Amino acid sequence: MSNDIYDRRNPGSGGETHQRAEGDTPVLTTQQGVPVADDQNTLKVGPRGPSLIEDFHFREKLFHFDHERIPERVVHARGFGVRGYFETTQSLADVTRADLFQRVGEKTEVFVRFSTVAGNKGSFDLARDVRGFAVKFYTKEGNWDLVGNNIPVFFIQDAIKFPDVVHAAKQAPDRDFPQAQTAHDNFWDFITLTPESMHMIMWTMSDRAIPRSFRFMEGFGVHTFRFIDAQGRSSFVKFHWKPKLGLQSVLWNEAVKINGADPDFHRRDLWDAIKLGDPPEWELGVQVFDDAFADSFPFDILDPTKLIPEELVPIRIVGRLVLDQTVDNFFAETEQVAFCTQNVVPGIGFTNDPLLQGRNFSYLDTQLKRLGSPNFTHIPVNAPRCPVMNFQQDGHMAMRNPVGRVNYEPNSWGGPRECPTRGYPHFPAAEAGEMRQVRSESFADHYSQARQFYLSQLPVEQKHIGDALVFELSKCERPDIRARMVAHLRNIDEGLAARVANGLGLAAIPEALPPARPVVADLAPSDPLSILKRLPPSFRGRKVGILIADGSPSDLLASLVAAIEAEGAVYEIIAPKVGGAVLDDGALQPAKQKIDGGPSVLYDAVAVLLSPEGAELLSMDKPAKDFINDAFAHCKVIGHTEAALPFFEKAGLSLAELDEGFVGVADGGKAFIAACRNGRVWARELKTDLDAI
Ligand code: HDE
Repeated sequence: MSNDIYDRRNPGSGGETHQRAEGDTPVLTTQQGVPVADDQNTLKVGPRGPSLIEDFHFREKLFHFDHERIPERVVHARGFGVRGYFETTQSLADVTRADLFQRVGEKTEVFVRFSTVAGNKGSFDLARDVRGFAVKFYTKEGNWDLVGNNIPVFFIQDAIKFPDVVHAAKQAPDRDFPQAQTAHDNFWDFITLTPESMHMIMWTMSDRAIPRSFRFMEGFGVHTFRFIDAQGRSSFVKFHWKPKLGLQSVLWNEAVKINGADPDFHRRDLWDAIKLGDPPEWELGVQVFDDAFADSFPFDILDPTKLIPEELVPIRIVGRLVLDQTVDNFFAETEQVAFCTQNVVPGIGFTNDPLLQGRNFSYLDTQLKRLGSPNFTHIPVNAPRCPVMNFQQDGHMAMRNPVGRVNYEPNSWGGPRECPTRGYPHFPAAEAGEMRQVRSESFADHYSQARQFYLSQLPVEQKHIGDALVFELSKCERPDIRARMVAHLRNIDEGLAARVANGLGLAAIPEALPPARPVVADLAPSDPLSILKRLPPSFRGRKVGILIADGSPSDLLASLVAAIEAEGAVYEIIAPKVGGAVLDDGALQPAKQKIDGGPSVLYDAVAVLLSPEGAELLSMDKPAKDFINDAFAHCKVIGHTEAALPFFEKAGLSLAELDEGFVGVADGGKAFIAACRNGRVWARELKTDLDAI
């Protein structure tokens, strides 16, 4: 073990000489620093016991182990955190005094935690779910947390319904399942009784809820926030993260299989990208608007189930986020990081969105439960990088203990004082009204934007939404819940309602549910709501699975690898044995995966580089046949040698029907990479999926 590793994990160890065994090896000690002689056997009376409680090392070791866990987050339990920086690329001084947005080129350290929402900490990455996208900016004027999701709207309008939506989505209290999925009665029961959720449901049934990885997702602050400029003037703002690699998702059938093949698919992807030196980047965009726009907008800007289409308020790109460092210790950083919507800096403020107001209460409360002390701000991942000066003191695990006599203010000894000019300015919004438990009428249109979202999708994306609804509702045992959802869908799109009713085998299409408010006339489709309409013409950041066997052509493999790398993509070699295959030049090519450990669902595209003998051998291998059949069914581009064709045929693919997604690699992979840039071969889905017929 190197000193570096030892010292980093044990900051208290000074490396004193009596704590060193021979050479470089440090001596194992107790938490009290006492050197340990035997870490293999407890202290016993005689070789067969009994064990003695006098063994303080054993007792302390077990005691500490027993207390390793802290409560997992009540939502967003499964997360993955990384570090990086935010760089301002355009000054926002015209609309906010927020220090981090003043100077072009300025870099601000960040910590980002991505997460799923419903699954427990040990669930899998590719659940159909919303993804959390929480960013902590360590600015010079304190920490700002933008605690967002990868979907720009939410299920509910008022925070009082949050425990209900979360209870309904998570496992049922009597049986503790189903986990990490919404395909069950309780969820759809709540949703169909809560029409305000319909817009969000369109998003969660779309491919947005099964992203290819964190690197290919957008992020949204969801609520309307405030910007406050140096003169105290306020405007409204919505925050957007745009991935530089573009958006990409997987297919549902693929997601199901990925969860089995690699439950850590998303976290591994981000870890690998950073370790391989290809850190993901996002642009930060803001939609800034004023009261006049808010008044003219047909929906309420305080309603978190509504978005503002980019066509109405264009997105201004003001910075970039680069995530280039993995954490040193998952627990210390990813588990202990504590986000809070109320962590804002001068220049950023709140609005009366009732969901945001509720969140502002909830996050501090939950951190106290999870981290056990108000001193969680002393934990390095939560500590501001700017000076912290106040008279708060003591409490469990206090690590930052001021010295000196004074602990109150005002005082005559000196110390920090408030500063009206530099301090956080709450926007002096004029508020008035009767105290009542009401929902504003302006929140009452629940279908128009749901319809707009659906109509903005390409046909294949609409098909996926229909398929997802059929899948989820088919898992509901109560037919009345299934039918109630179809009754809602009629208010969104009749075609969708009919498709889902048919998929569910409903005898008749139920009456549409009466909307709370007449639906606004058709809204114009908005291209940015679709994933596929904005596909970047690049294969950068993607991964190819190259299937080889003994006798595979070494020259083609070398040129294919070069073409993949030139595109900024990566690859993995898959072979019958992980030890590798002997290529036609006699060299042993090691593999990353054995075939059944590296199914094609783990790759964006595949290349089958087989010799005639290899093709014959793999024709007898079920995992190899699954590899190619899944790649075909998931509409992936398939590069291949001529010799691989008999293998395809034996796997069940008809050679007469091979489409433009099958590309020979004799040219060294150029045509293959060109095809990969177009994404999936969606036309194929219509031939391989009964639901499309
Ligand atoms: Fe959260 N949410 N939330 N949420 N949320 C939490 O805080 C809550 C909402 C979001 O990686 C909890 O530390 C309420 C919307 C993310 O650590 C908790 C309401 C959005 C994360 C909580 C919402 C989010 C959380 C659980 C409705 C998108 C993970 C553990 C009023 C804009 C942060 C924790 C991380 C986590 C409450 C709704 C995003 C309980 C009451 C809307 C990304 O405090």
